[in-house]
Amino acid sequence: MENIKVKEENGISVICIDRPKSLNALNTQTLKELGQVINDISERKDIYTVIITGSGEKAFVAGADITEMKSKSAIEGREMAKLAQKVFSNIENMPQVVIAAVNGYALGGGCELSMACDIRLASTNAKFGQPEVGLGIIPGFAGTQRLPRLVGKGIAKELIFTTDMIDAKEAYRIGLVNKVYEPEELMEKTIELAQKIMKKGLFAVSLAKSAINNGLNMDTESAYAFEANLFGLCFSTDDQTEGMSAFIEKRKALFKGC
Ligand code: DAK
Repeated sequence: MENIKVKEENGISVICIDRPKSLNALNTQTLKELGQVINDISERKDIYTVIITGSGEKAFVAGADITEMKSKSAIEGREMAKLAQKVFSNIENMPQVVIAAVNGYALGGGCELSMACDIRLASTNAKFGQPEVGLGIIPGFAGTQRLPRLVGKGIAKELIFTTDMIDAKEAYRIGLVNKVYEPEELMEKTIELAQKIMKKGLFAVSLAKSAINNGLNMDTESAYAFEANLFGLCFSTDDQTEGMSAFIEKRKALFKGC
């Protein structure tokens, strides 16, 4: 891998986009490598949570690589869109929980990448924005879809139409990020969150993720039925027996993730 670094420890995989000279901008090579890493990790039974971050102190990801994108033909643009949409939706649908540790600029495709993750933690120096209409394009890695679902239609339209960059405090206020930390604390706090989730029944966490993600794309009645089916499925697991027994026996549950 040229532009992606992966570190694994105690069931957590940290994926780092590593092109600091271009503020970790996503070119085709990086997207392909990211796609490959995501597919590999999705198959792994020994990785329980995933963290995505950017290399260096300045950027998470400053968007798609404008230098590469500038001279693309319409057909090449479509190919890039298909690739990125697939990678981002594979991230969204990973069986593991995926946390974005946003350590600086998250612009355009970078903001969209963070939104494909389940949870966003940001450093105080993080900046979010969708600058696309200022470049004569629209957000094309599902930003027009994920941003309004996260922050509401009105605020999403304002951010996309004006291209205004917002700081971490404002991103927290509008619900785009879950928590904000000092830069030197960000990774430690992200790992703490990953570890906290890993103590729960991870099969149930994965089903809850699926219920939320899929349910939001269904009509309410179908979503309730989908949730009921997944709820039922929990009763086929050792984790459900252990979780409820532990409560009754007044002890800590020891989950196996199955
Ligand atoms: N692409 C390529 N290089 C980039 C880059 C980017 N997005 N962002 C920064 N860089 C490079 C700069 O060119 C510079 O390179 P050198 O000049 O040193 O060689 C280096 O990173 C450092 O950047 P600056 O010198 O500009 O640093 P500053 O601190 O002054 O400014 C900044 C930081 C983040 C405010 C600024 O770099 C900036 O505005 N960057 C561009 C942000 C942006 O507009 N991002 C792209 C958004 S558009 C698609 C779907 C979606 C998309 C594309 C295709 N399809 C459906 C096909 C997505 C599009 C986007 O993401």
